[in-house]
Amino acid sequence: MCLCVDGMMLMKHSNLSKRDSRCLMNCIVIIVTLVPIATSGQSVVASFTHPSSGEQWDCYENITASSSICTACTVALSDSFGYNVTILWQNPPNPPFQLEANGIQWILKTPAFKIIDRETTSNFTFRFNATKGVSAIQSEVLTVVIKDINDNYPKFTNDAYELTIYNSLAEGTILTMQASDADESPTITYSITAGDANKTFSIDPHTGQLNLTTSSNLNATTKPTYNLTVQASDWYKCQLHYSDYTRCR
Ligand SMILES: [Ca+2]
Ligand SMILES: [Ca+2]
Repeated sequence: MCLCVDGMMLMKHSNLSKRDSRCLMNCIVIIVTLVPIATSGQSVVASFTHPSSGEQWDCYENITASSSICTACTVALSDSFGYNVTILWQNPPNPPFQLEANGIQWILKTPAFKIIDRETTSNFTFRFNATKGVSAIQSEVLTVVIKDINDNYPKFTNDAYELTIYNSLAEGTILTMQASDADESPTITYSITAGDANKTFSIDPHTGQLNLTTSSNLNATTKPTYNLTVQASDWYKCQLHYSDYTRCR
């Protein structure tokens, strides 16, 4: 048998005819190996390209509801044609984030009805699910870290302090006032804002220690009471941002 197609041939020598033999003189024997390939009717399984293993995105707290959590934070597949991607689960589940299709990708958006507060939840984790007909694939776990902004002011642990001292008291620390701030790594500065015209007292701006600095000013007869107003403030870009006041009597 001899099969000639455009100068190529497959043959079986025992079955060669004279015509085939003539053909053989002008043909090259080739060995054909068949390789199976997918036809247009067969589907190719896609995979998640984002988020990938260990991927982490950042998002500032207090950003607008239903907004993209960051510029490049998109969920993507190697082949998105025909796929629908949803949030399979979110931890913690509330408030629920949103996933919105955008061309061949999906954008992770902040919750629709609640602003994200870092002081309530500092990070969320997600897994996404892509479905196409009966086939489904899942993404790697994604962590979204909520970044802090300075949105809380310092608050004193006590509303007021009261202390009795004697004229003969030596100069030094007489009381420590403390304030706390829920923001990340707050910087709190203490200062006396009223009640100490003669500079009898001072306060350490970093520790809140109230000091008697001029004991010679003490006179229980002429001025039996000092009403000091102390301020605790946090600073944001060199501006007094928030403050809290307490009294020391
Ligand atoms: Ca603060
Ligand atoms: Ca904050």
